[in-house]
Amino acid sequence: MTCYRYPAISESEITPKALFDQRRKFLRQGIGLGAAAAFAPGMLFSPTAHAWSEVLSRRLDSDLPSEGMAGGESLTSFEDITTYNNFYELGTGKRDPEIYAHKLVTEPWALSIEGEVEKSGTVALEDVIKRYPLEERIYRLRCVEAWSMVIPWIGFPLAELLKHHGLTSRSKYVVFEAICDPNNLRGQRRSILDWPYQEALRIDEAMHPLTMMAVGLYGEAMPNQNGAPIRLVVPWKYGFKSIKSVVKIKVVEEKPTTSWQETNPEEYGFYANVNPEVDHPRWSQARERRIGEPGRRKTLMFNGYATEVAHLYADLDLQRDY
Ligand SMILES: Nc1nc2c(c(=O)[nH]1)N[C@H]1C(S)=C(S)[C@@H](COP(=O)(O)O)O[C@H]1N2
Ligand SMILES: [Mo]
Repeated sequence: MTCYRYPAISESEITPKALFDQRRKFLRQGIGLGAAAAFAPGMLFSPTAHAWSEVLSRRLDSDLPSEGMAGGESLTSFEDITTYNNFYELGTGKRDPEIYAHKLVTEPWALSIEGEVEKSGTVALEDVIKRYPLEERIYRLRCVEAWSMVIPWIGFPLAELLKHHGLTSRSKYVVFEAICDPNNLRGQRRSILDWPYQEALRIDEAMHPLTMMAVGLYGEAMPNQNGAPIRLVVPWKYGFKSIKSVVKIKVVEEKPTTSWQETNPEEYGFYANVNPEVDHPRWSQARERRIGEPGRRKTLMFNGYATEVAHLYADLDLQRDY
């Protein structure tokens, strides 16, 4: 796939904006989301600049329902969640995403919904945010590299979005595509992956109530390094399935491929369900390092969500279909 190269954005077009001044719950200091471009070239619509962040910040100021779904385990600190990241578009070092976070241009943002849906089209992010009630969900996140965190996400179920657009009888898989902007994203000037980053789910996984589209964490709009302005979160799968900075959602009939599968099919499967009994070819998956905690803890089957999701895989051989 070729990645469209945006014309370079000149400094004069970049409007710095302090986005978050007052926060309801987890108030801390020093978190700025950096520069936001007034307009990214190539957009097919022209919404008001900063439209989604204003809509979102109003929503975040109201009390959102919150559900703890990490067995009461303590939250990983905001500091760790936002400084130890995988976001290869911004570099492969764990601190690169935070260091280069300001390079991610998120205003304006649109989501295009395509393929096997009744109503396809491009929707401005502010309209997506207005459509669905937001909620907080505390989930474990387990990276395939054997580290993990507990993160209080804010978002809405992906199922709501898919239902809104209406699935056709040929809807079998959902493909997600992330931002492509090599002029600003240094990682995309190297062929680490076949950009843009692509992920996919089977339709029943996509419609599962645990699967969410997240627009924030810790009571705030999504920090750029965590995949602003909107990302997928699938808590029972390895972290690489939870694609960041999504621009396109396409419903398809044929099983699609994913970036990591393409790059290394021996090591990364389509399902990528967290499974302590299936080792990565280069390391064991039986244990994990919880960021901020000493030692290692046991990795749980389906990352602790077996009760909710094991039935989806009743017909699979989990040793083979990893
Ligand atoms: N677009 C994009 N999404 C991505 C990645 C990436 O490099 N690019 N890395 C994935 C990996 S490997 C993990 S573990 C999680 C990390 O999410 P976090 O940094 O918010 O903890 O994001 C996933 N989503
Ligand atoms: Mo990961």
